[in-house]
Amino acid sequence: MPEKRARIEKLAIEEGRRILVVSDIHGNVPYLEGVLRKAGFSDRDMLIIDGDFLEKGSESLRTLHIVMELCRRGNTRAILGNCDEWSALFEPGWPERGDEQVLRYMLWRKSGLLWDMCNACGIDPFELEDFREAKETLYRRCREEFAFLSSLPHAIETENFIFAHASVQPGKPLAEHSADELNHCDSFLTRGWRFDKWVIVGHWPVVLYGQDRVCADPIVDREKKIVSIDGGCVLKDDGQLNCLIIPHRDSEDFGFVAYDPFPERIALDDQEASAESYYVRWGDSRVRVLRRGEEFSRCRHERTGYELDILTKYLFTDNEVTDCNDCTDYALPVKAGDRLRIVEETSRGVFAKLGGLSGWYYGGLK
Ligand SMILES: [Mn+2]
Repeated sequence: MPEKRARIEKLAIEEGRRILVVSDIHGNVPYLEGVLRKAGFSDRDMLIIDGDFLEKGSESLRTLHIVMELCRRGNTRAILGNCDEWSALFEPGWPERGDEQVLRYMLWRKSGLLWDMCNACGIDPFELEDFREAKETLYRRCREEFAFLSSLPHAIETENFIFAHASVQPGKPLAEHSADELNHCDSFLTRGWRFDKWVIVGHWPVVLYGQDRVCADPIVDREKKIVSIDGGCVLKDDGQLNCLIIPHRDSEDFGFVAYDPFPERIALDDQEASAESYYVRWGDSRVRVLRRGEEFSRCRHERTGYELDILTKYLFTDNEVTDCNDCTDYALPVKAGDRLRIVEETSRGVFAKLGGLSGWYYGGLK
């Protein structure tokens, strides 16, 4: 496809309004509702949905309808992320092979916007030989949804902030960016780029910036003027949906709330944080299984040689060398009375969250 010029929206935010920013909802309605409730979102706020509200989770179409309704009310703006670009299906220049790839993707994921739309239109994706059979029906029946998506900008610029899903190129005028440049960028924070105006992005789960620890809270880099907010909602088992809170349009006093559904328990004992730990993460998760156990397996991370116990159910295959779910052996720094949110209960202790930080706790719980 020819490189697509980005759509940029200039937005004047009224004085006194809070600016709330949520990204990477990925079709997870309970997390979206949960985080807006925790933020106390109301008509007096401006809500920015910073891309990737669709795909990967189980309710893309429902999420789209909620986002459309929020935008209709007037105090919400949504940005198109790389996972939301579905209106391109009907644009000139859509490649022949694109339809074939879409069908394959849909049958592999068994979720996502087109999957949900097919189901809503009474089309069984498994009966399709060719996605083009469904395309006309979807276009006709879901015209409003596609029109909404194709109206969304790839970035929003205000007096003090640029909201883009993944990235902004330093030194390049925003209006000259392609959609891809704003939508696709791995590890934006570690590129050494700095900006004059604050750039607020999602896309790259912030946990991936951690070395030994897993923390899903937003990262505010004051020197680079970047705020990265993707808490790994849907993508990580212990992920959360973050809502960045900017008190008003001229403030740099960033706060946030986060939502995840894990049950809360009170710690009864103090525990010191591990002196040494490692975080095995997506993209670098190849481990060698040294001893396979029923609940835990002793493993060695292939690239670094680091040894740790991993929940056996987190290993993707029965092979001696395998990829695994994100995991860590980090023990949380806990004080008696701390509120922990329990992700996994095991015979050894719990894998839990303390704020946005994930790790193990071996003490008593109430
Ligand atoms: Mn993304």
